[in-house]
Amino acid sequence: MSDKKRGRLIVFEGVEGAGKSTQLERLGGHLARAGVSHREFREPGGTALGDSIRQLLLDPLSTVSARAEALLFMASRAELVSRELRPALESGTIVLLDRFFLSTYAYQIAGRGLAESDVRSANTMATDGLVPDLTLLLTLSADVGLERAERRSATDRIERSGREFHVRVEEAFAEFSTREWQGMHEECGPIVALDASGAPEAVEALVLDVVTSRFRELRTALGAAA
Ligand code: Z5A
Repeated sequence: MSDKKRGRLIVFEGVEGAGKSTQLERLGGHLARAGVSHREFREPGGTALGDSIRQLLLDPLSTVSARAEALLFMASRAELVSRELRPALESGTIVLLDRFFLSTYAYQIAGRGLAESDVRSANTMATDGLVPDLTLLLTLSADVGLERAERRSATDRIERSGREFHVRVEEAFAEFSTREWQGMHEECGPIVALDASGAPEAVEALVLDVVTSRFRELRTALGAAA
């Protein structure tokens, strides 16, 4: 895949309410104003199958075992990668993605306690080796993030998993930002942690700074349009 990939895959990750959707939308706005071709997706979802899986996974009334949950996320991902992400990237499009497999590592391995080797193997099948060009990891405490998410709307099945679960997820994301962890997980690509506790405008400035310093081709376009 990597030899054919001409676009860039930029992933937003972090705990609930970290501001991923907000920041993805803002970066998308900058790209659109600069006339840069881009697509926006979120996980789970982004395809007909993925959207149906999303409903099953988030419905507060559904009961899903940990292994089934992990495999449903993988099925949604496999569909999104092959039907949408790869074709977009191969045509030179910038792809902004709200969550990818770092979320599975945080929620299903650290949160649910599934074996890392099993989840990584299944994920290799789902992504077929697609590595993000950049992951922006928005860091925030689980408590603040949950408060933000609860203020916004009714909680979904995964949000209702309890505080200890969400603290394990927060701790896992903190570990992912270390060089040591990234050295042992090359499938994740470069991960840059950003403090997401400030106002949306402050986080937006951090996002723009990282994106324009990482991707030379976006520096001029975004610098001019920002
Ligand atoms: N999940 C998983 O377990 N395994 C996986 O492999 C994958 C996902 C891919 C998807 O739910 C759930 O699936 C998610 C992880 C799990 N579950 N949980 N729990 P989702 O897509 O519905 O939800 P989400 O990804 O967690 O998104 P979110 O809750 O909407 O969070 P967000 O996108 O990071 O935040 P936001 O929507 O931009 O902002 C949330 C609120 O905070 C909103 O009212 C904003 O106006 C406000 N906000 C945003 N930024 C700020 C700042 N800077 N200050 C103050 N307030 C802010």
